Amino acid sequence: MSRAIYPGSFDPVTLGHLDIIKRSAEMFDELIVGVLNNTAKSPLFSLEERVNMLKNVVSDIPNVKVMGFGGLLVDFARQNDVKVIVRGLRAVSDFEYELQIAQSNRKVAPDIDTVFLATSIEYSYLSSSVVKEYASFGVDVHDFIPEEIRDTLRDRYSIDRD
Ligand code: COD
Repeated sequence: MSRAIYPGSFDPVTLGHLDIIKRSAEMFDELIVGVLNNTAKSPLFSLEERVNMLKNVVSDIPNVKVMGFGGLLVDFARQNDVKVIVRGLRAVSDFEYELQIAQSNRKVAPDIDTVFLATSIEYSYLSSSVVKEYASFGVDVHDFIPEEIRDTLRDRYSIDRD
């Protein structure tokens, strides 16, 4: 059975993330979306909130599982018997960072590889930071995020409903 992990902060999940999740879920028998419990990064949404948002968003994709994790990504992968990490690439600026992580991970865990999916063009500008920045100024970010998490974003910021 082929299994992969798509790790990230997902603070919050965007349509760009969802696109990578859907495409990866077609490629592997099982996809684990790994949500980092990163205390150093002080995310806007708690781990529980990020996991719950993702669970809502992927509830109709049967081979996708959402799990929080702390510590090293390669340890999380090994604990779940996963040998493939999926990452998304938006631009050359992503590539430098992603290459460094992929090569570091491979150095400490040679049995685990990273595969990259190029972003769909319509989401190439999109990031969690863009969503948070606009939302904090009350801009409607509905076009950037999955429908299922609109209420959560609206409750956190003062965004009017459509
Ligand atoms: N289109 C396509 N892909 C996208 C888009 C988009 N619009 N937006 C984001 N993505 C991709 C990103 O490129 C990334 O691949 C993924 O989606 C998740 O993005 P983020 O921003 O939510 O997640 P990151 O980059 O903060 O995740 C970092 C990790 C959690 C993977 C990393 O910090 C980690 O592995 N931490 C655990 C500790 C560890 O093992 N450290 C050693 C490595 S140095």
